[in-house]
Order: sequence, then C-alpha cells, then structure tokens
Amino acid sequence: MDESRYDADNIQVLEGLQAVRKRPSMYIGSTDSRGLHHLVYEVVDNSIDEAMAGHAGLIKVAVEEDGSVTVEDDGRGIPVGVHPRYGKSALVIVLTVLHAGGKFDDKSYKVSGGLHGVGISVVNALSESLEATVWREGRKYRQRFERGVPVGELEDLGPTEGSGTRISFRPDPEIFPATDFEYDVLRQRLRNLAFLNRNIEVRFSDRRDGRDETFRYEGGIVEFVQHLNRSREPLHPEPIFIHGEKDGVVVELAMQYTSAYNENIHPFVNNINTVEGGTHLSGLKAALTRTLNDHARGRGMLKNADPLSGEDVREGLTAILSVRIPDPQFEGQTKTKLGNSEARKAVETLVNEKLAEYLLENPRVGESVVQKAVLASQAREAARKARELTRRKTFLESTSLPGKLADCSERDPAKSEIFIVEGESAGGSAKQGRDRRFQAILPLRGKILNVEKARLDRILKSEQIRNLITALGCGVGEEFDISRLRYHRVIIMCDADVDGAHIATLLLTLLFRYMRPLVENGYVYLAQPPLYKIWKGKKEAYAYYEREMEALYEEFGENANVQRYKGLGEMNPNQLWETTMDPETRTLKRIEIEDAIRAEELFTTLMGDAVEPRREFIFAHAAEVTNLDV
Ligand code: 0RA
Repeated sequence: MDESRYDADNIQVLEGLQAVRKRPSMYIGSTDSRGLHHLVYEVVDNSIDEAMAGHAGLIKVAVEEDGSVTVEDDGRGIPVGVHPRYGKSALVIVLTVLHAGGKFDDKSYKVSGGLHGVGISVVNALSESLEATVWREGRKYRQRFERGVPVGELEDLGPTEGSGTRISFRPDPEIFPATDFEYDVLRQRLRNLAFLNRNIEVRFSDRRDGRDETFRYEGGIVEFVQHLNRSREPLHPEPIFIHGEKDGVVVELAMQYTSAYNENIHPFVNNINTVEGGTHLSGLKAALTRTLNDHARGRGMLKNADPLSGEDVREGLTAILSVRIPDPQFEGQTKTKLGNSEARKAVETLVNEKLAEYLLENPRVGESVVQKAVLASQAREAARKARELTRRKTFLESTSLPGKLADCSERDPAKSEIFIVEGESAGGSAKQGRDRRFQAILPLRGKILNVEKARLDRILKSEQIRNLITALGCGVGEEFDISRLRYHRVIIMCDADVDGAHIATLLLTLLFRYMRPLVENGYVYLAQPPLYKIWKGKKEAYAYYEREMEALYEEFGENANVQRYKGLGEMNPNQLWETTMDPETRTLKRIEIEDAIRAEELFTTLMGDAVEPRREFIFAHAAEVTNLDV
C-alpha cells in the first residue's frame, strides 16, 4: 500500500478517537455512572451479536479486583488478518475505527442510533488501557491499546484450541469522574440479556468480593415473565407465548395476567429496553384491546356494557415484548422510543391473530382474563365518579389547598420545593425551621395507604393521599398534568430507621405508579438527615454516615460526645434547617429510575403480598432498602 494513504488513514483514526474523547457524551450519553456502565454493555452487545448469529453460547463477564472489566465469549473470534486497504489487522480496525464492526460482518439485527451499537472502538477510546485476546484458526493472539491507540504489534501467542474473544478494559479516570462498577446494575442488564436470548449462558463474577452468578434460561421471555410475577398471584398458570415474523420484523411476546392492579409491560427492540415505548408497544396495545373485546363479545360476556378500554384490558398484565428489526429508528428524549411503522403493523397483526386463536383454544384463560377486565372497567367508572366529587369539592372551597400544608410564598414552581415530612412533630419543627419564601411543608401522620394493594377509587378515598395530590397540584393517573406541578423539588423527609424507610417506600410507590413523570423528570428527592451529632466543648459537627462519625470522633479526641439521632423529632427547628433543609449545606438524594424493571421489582417485592420473596429481597438488598437507591 502507498505510504501516504496509510498516513492519511492513521490521522483519520486518531482524529476519530480524539473526537470521542473530547465529546464522550455524544457517544455514550454521559460520563456519569450510567455512561460508565454503558461501556460494559457495548462490549457485551458484541458478544451477544456473535451468540445471536449462532456462533457463541457462553459469555463471561468479570469485574476484576483492580476494577477493570473482562468480557469473554466463545464465538469465532475477531478476525486478525491484515486488511488490504488499511494495512492493519481487522482486530485493530474494529477497535480503532468508529462504526467499523459492521464492515467486517453483515449482522442482520445490528443496532443503530440507540444507546448501544456505537462500536467497541468507543470503549477503546475511553479506556486508559484495553487488551484484546483472540483465539482463532488454531492460534492465540493479543493486542494492547492505551486510550484507543495500539501499543505494539499484534502478538502471536502460539497454538491453541477453540475460538473466541476476550476484551479487558479499564475506563479512563480522565474521562469518568468515578470508575466503580456496580454489581447490581451490571447484573440486571446481564440477566435481562439472558432472558431475552434463550439458552445463551451468561456468567457474571465480581472478583472484588467473590460474588458469582450464572444466568441461563431455557424458557427465555416466558421465564422472564414468571420471574417478574413471582411476588404476584397469576390468573392463569402458564404465560401466553406468541411469536412470529412479518415483513422482516421478528416478534416474541410472553404475557400473564395477575390479580394486581397495575400494568407491567416491558418492550424491547434488539435487546434494548425501549422504556419510552413506541410503535411496537402501540401495536401490542391496539391488538390487546381489539382481541379481548372481540372475544368478550363473541362469548356473550359483555352483553350491552360499554367496550373494555385499553387500560381495562391491561390491568394486572405482566408482559415482555421483544422485537428484532434490521434497521431500528430510535426517537425520544433518551432514544428509547421505537419509530418504525412496520413494527406496529407486525406486532398488531401477529398478536391479533395468535391471541384470538389462543383464547379460543384456552377458554378458561379467556374467561378469567375478561372477567378481570370487566371488573377493572367497573372500578374505573367508580374512580371517575370519585374524582369528579373531589373536583367539585375543590371548586366549592376555593381555598383548595389542604389545611395541613404550610405553603411557601414563592409562586414559580422552578424555585419552590415541598418537604413531605414523616410525623406531626417533625413537621412542626420543619415549619419553624424552613425558609418560608420557597419551602413548603406537608406533614404526614404515620403510614399512607399501600397503593400496590388498592385500585385508584380506594386510593382517592385516603385523605392523606388526597392532601398530597392537591398540594402537588398535578393530579394523578390519566389526568396527570406535569405543567400544573407546584414545586420542582418534591423532597421526602423521613426518619433514618426501618419505619422511615417503609414510609419513604410507600410514598415513592405512589409517585412511581401514579405520577411517574415526576420521577422521570428528576423532581423527586430523599432528604438525608444526619445520623449522629458529635460535640466537645463548643465544637460540634454532624455525621451522615457511620464512617464519618468515626473519623470525627478521632478528630475531636478523648471524651467527645456522640448522639445518635433516632428520628427527625429529636432535632430542634434550627438543627433540622442546618443539617437537612438548608440548600447551602444539605445533601439530597435524587431518585433515579434508570431501569423500570428494577424499580418494578423493588416495589412489587417490598409492597406486594408474597412474604417470602420480600424477605429474600430485603436481605439481598439491605443497603439499597435503607437508602432507597431505586
Ligand atoms: C467481525 C467479524 C467477525 C466476527 C467479529 C467481528 C466478532 C466481534 C466480536 C466482539 C466480541 N466478540 C466478537 N466475536 C466476533 C466474523 C469473523 C468470521 O467470519 O469468522
């Protein structure tokens, strides 16, 4: 090859890597924890592609003791031959040229546009060091990189058996403010992948603490649904499974109705969780409404009643919809909304046809599902009447805000915050301690109703919940309107004990189920009251963690006093302001629901009926439950 061509290509590669390092967020969304974990997903996605193409069956992922990550598969191995145009190994090209992966292989369901699929070269560019090991055609090879640039030549490490690829990388601390991988976050994604791609074995090890798990599901998404429903009571023993292909769109659906009141549908496109929904989800909803109405009418179960609404036929439904589509168009704020119209048609047609068939063949399932939807429809009518009543009431009493609310004087929601405070006495301290210009206080007495165990009509009968809804101003459920929200910070302030954690969870469940955009917009926070006060003579300080207290105790020296706060009530108004409410000094924990499935799991397990899974979950996630890091 001609030298100048080679130089030109090299310069282009370096410019490409530089662009990624300069604007990492354009490629991986952000450089916070979410972006950091994306690096792993990106590498794993390559192995999953290899497995989906039928060439790999085992994927091993490990967080190493030094905090680096290794992903290994038993696929064909990334080709190592020298590419005639570039004069470099395919391996180096795949790892240094943006979007090069596809040029060597025509993967039919590769992902474009969405969160993944940016290419493994992006991971390389954002890694302090990366090492690729390939087993291929009887030999083992190795190539190292630093910040995306090859270091040394491709090494031939001699003869070997089998084939595969191993990528080890260490994220660059110059790019990522924090480089700690979280076990639970990675585990969730890896387990989802194992559910979505049946029979692929995914092994996950955390060498920092020796944790180790293997995920392999012969039942695929049917097992996924059974897993999500393990704390619920199913209305029919086996999930319904529908699959087929239409116009190049491969559709798989597993669904099971339960006695729960909420709907729990998770749509995926090429293994990506499309949390914003899109055409595939619309197709499913349309088909469910139509097929269940047709079935109900056909069997005389509706008589002259109104048709079942979409919400009626989805009440209590848990479903996984997984579609595979060659050229997905992702839209929406987080690029997790599918735009392809052919996906709507494919899902709608297939589900219409196959669900109708299933219900005819399984009349008992059909009967219990329709019965449930009819009940839902009646309850919805009752809720509508209850809401109308509250609306009329608010109209009559023109000073409609609840008496318990101590409102702020500020009227601009963006500058206002509301503290929802556990207990009347802490509420009293908060009212005295606050800055009334922009801080409102709503005290709660004791626990609120568990919304996981009631339909909306009953929920609206609870005075505490009505007070909260009126104070926030934005309504609930179908009538939710975020533009009417009165405060852009909704701060839950509870005692730092088990009861406090429970109350916070009840409140979060209410917000998550009925005012989800509040959570999605990042308006919901947990206050972080201190756990200890340490003082000696005139010196005093507060500690928010055990370790902080120990350090302060050391610092204050012999005979320092330590007080452990059991509740907010033990602080006087001034202390509460200083430690927990003053924007200058407090810390707030923003509630982020990065994964609806994980949140779903947390809420159904904590709030649902089955006791045993709840016990197990609380033990497994003790830390998470105490600080409610949803
Ligand atoms: C390009 C071409 C071929 C395989 C791969 C890339 C490949 C990439 C990764 C990344 C992780 N694991 C992987 N496994 C394979 C096809 C090579 C051939 O035709 O043999």
